Amino acid sequence: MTRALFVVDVQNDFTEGGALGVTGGAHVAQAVTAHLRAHPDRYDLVVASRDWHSPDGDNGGHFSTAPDFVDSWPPHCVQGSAGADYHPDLDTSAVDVHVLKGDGRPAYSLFDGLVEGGPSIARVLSDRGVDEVEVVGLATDHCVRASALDAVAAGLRVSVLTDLVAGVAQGPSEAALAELRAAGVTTAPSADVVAGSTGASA
Ligand code: VGL
Ligand code: ZN
Repeated sequence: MTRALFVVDVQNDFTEGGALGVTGGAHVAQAVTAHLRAHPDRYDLVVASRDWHSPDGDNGGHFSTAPDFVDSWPPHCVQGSAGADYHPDLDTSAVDVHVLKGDGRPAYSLFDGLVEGGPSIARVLSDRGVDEVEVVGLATDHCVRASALDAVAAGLRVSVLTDLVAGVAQGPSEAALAELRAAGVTTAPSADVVAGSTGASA
């Protein structure tokens, strides 16, 4: 197996105190760093995405002054702003590929992003022979969900590491994990997945 890790949107605006702060977001930043340090040889490729919205306009209805927190949101992750930076507790030194998404439009999936100066993420994965991906980051009910579903659609074997994600809302996050399981995704704590006790990865 050739295994990738997707680190989805671990950015200041999605962590406590940010424009769209998710409870547990800062913990995810620390815990993903600890996971990468504990398993330095586990991943053949580490891909990290950032939501990266235009400062101009409403990014295709994604920004709103009266957000519904489902399809529209307060302004967040504006290109070049501190909110769009990776959370400082995420150690990005192990990241091989940086993906930017959402320039002028909503883009929940990492696959909708652009690799800086490179081809599509699908192309990067196939060129590297990636056939298995583990997904961590923010937010469970939005960008983690969409990225994991697209990974299944791309033919990859997919696990979501449930101790390394956090969601906007609890009910929708649980529903998202159930939807992912129905789509064939393994959802389990990182320790179980690493130990191979889920049947997902050895
Ligand atoms: C996200 C809401 C709006 C996410 C991005 O990263 O999950 N959520 N934009
Ligand atoms: Zn966004």
